[in-house]
Amino acid sequence: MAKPPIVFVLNGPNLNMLGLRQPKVYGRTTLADVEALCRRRAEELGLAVDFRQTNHEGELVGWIQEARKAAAGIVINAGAYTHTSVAILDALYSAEKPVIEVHVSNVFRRESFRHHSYVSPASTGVIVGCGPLGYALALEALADQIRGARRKAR
Ligand code: DHK
Repeated sequence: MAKPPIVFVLNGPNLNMLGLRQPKVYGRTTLADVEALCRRRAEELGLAVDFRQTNHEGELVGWIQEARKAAAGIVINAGAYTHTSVAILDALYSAEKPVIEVHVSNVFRRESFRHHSYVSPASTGVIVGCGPLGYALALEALADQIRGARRKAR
């Protein structure tokens, strides 16, 4: 049987604090719970997940660059870098992969500086405000887009 496509699930700064930080905004689910959820859903969808978190912008850029060769698609929650990082936008453009942007909270109900995303222009889909479930929804969308891209390539 063919190997399942690898998808990178990339998490930016402070997402290691999920479950502890501002529970009214982000809930009580930890990043380890999110990873377990992603692994379960990915298996059902026939995907393999490479799940990572970093507090460093350059490391995130490096992982996105790595995805160009190593991954069929990317799920990304860039945390606060979403609202500040042209470097992440440029890396996502150069990855040339389907990208689903995820935010646990509904950023549009929050401070206005969270309403702008540098990740969105390079994303094929965006899931916002669905809590940790957003990651599972993102994987479902990504699986569909990867299948579509493979069909086109045939
Ligand atoms: C996570 C963060 O760390 C914030 O900086 C973003 C995002 C929102 C989230 O909802 O997952 O503004």
